[in-house]
Amino acid sequence: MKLIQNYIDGRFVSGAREFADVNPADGNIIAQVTEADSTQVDEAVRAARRALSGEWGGLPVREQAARLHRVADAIEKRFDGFVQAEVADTGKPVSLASKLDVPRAAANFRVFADLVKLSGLESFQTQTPNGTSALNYAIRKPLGVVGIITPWNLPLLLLTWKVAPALACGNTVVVKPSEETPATATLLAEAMQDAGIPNGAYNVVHGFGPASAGEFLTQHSDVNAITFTGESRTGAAIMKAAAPTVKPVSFELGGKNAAIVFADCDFEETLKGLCDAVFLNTGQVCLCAERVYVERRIFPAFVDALKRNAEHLNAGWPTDEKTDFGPLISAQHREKVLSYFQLAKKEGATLVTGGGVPDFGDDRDHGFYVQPTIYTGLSESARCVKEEIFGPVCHIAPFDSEEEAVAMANDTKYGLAASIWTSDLKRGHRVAQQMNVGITWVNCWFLRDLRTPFGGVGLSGIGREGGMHSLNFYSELNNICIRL
Ligand code: NAD
Ligand code: 6OH
Repeated sequence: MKLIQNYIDGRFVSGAREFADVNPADGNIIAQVTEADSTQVDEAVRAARRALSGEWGGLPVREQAARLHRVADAIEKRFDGFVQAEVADTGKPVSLASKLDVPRAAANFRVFADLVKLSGLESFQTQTPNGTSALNYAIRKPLGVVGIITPWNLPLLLLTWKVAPALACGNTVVVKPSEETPATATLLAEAMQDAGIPNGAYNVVHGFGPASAGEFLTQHSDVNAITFTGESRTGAAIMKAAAPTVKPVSFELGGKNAAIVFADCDFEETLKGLCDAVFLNTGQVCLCAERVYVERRIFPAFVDALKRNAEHLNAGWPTDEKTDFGPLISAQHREKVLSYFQLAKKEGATLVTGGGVPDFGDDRDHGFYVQPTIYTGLSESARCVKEEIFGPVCHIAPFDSEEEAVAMANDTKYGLAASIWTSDLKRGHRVAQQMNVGITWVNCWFLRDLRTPFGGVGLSGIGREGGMHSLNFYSELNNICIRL
């Protein structure tokens, strides 16, 4: 059986305890994973600290950037290996991992390597009222050792989204990937070695959250900052753990995202866009739309069309190129999603399609599939309309006026993303500007430019990453004032 190890100070290391890595498509164990104990987390943090004042910290920015480009090269060289590992761990379709996850991992390194080389900093000529002159300029310094904790839905994409800017700013990192999807973080260590990233700059500790590697990292007194993507509840626990040592935190958390579909939209394009927004990655993308509001005039036609599209999704084996719909990540997560299907019934929903578990008659029946599911008819206060389900499911409600749609979309404690679908561009701008979220798409969804601010409001997070926002989080500014 394959063993996925921790990576500490440039070495792959095992430990006293192991846990199983399960393929969500058929429930088979595909590897054993070393769980890092507190001593190993401590070793990883110490190695990161040494590299900070050692080989990595000593490299000029242009050389650090060159090596990060080499990490991207190494990912591309091992493209198939990364795709296979991601598909086996997550159950996502191979077409999705090859189009989205692995290319984005390489792009994350390239973008931040370039950005850090090209970005400057502000300076001010100062004149005080009594005639004294001074020059103020700021310099960037690394935060230090950055703890990175990531979820299972886009494991490599979300890990590299944080590792790349952290290293680009001269930090060293200790990453704790999700226990559900450990493989690509360890594979990335091989790419780091290929690229000449010095020992200790990138460390991986595997394990769980509470009383395991996650908590050991967030509580560690020598970790200088925590960046986390995952559930809002976990964010709250991490904030508490990080509080005694006053660590800066950056949080990308959950969502209960709305899509607003106006009757003047391009029907076919909207349908295609919404089918992705609801069902991509089996609905396990923080940006997915679980609340769809459709102008009443086209409501019946739209519900029918989305139902047809949902029923055409091909829930095949993830390794099959024709598959476009995989399983959920785990038995436990499927229990959660199915419990919301039960709750929807209790809350009086009308089931449009799905609502259960498919029957394949082969080994996929031991996997964690559910059907693409659509509901209508719930009240806006129903728990299924308020709580993040994180599965291939949406509730569609009709609206009569723009004001009503905006009010319903904004009636949530979350605030990650929204999408607006209309051919009236003025309306697109107007509605987009009223969304209480961090990211609004008009006539598209999950269309990314890595220079733009990314993050959420309310329960959806703290801070923004992306472009200069990432550089600002992953560095400390020292303003220097010189009297002239
Ligand atoms: P999760 O919060 O359960 O786990 C995320 C990570 O945190 C895992 O590595 C886990 O081991 C670790 N963890 C759990 N408890 C911890 C603790 N007490 N201390 C330290 N670490 C701990 O999230 P998940 O189930 O893996 O991912 C799904 C969630 O992530 C959804 O809510 C989704 O919306 C959110 N998400 C948000 C974004 C975003 O950009 N806003 C992106 C992807 C996923
Ligand atoms: C959440 O599941 C998706 C997050 C996406 C990003 O962080 C990104 O940079 O595209």
